[in-house]
Amino acid sequence: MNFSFQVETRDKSSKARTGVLKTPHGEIRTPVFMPVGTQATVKAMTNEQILDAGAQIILGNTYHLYMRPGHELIREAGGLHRFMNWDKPILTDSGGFQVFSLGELRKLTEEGAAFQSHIDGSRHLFTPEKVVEIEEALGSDIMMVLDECTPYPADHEYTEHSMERTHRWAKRCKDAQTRDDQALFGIVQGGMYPELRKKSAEEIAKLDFIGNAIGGLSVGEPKPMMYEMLDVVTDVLPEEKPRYLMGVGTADCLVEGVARGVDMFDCVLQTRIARNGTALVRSGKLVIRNAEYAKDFRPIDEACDCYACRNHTRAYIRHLIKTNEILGATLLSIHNTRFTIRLMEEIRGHIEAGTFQEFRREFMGNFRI
Ligand code: PRF
Ligand code: ZN
Repeated sequence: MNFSFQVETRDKSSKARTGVLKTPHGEIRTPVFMPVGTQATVKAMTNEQILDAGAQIILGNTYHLYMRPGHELIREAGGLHRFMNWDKPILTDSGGFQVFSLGELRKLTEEGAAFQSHIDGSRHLFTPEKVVEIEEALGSDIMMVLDECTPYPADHEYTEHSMERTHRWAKRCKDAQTRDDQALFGIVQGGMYPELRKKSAEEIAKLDFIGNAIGGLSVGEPKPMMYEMLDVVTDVLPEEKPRYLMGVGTADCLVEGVARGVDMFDCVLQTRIARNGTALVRSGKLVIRNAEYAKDFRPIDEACDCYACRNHTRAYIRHLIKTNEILGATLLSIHNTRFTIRLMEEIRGHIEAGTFQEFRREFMGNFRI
């Protein structure tokens, strides 16, 4: 096995901890934010820019890469790392979430998820075995099991059945794995029912994956509800294994997630809102596209060390966004990614220094959506 996870520091007054996750493509210091590279690219950024932002690991998506260019083509290229020339760790999501987002275009059975392509309408079936085969072809360092992300709201009966099937699929994924140079992570579901969440965390923990993810959160529920579910789950999941909260990445949720014992996060928000002209800052967001920044010749954030803040003004970036120049998307993606990774660096520093609770209090006090 080429993987290990070592917890290094534990915060005394919360569940926060720092750790090191070792993978075949290098070490990851946790808590970590993972930029999303759905289609083998973090949108609008070069690998060099992603590295400069301090990224330690990026995400790819099984569903998208299976559709285009196809996992066999990526296998032929020597795997996803070679195909996109990214030497650091890669995590691939199973496609569970993406397929379920197709709505009318998909049908779930015990066998798997049948769906029609969002591109050409062609028919496909994702079984747990098929998903592992695709993820092995991609050669990611961390593979996710096939799950169903239970929608919100969902009644107790539906949620329980969906969760139980997710557990059976998790076991099938585990049995289908043939390589030991890739880590497979399980995914906890259970909707917004504390006792189902607890049950799911117990069942997934029993399957003894290298790491455990928490899915089905940040799907439209109020934040206090998400925090409650998170608390239930992290009380059950083993302490000595990494915990990954899927698809969560607003700054407040990162801080509160870490406080509840989460080690890994990913989110499309950073690069998505960048493309529509919004910058992340300590107090929340700056809508750089707005007229109030037309003659603002300051950087996005005086304290930011990113390329965009070191070289350009709000007025210039606003101009690029208003005129649909692609450099605008690149500069804001660089800033938003660096902003989030710097927040994680700061969080790690505070956990190590024993000042995480003070930091959390101050941060949450200054944060406005
Ligand atoms: N399952 C998978 N990927 C995901 C989610 C999930 O529940 C979520 C939910 N926030 C984001 N990405 N496989
Ligand atoms: Zn910046």
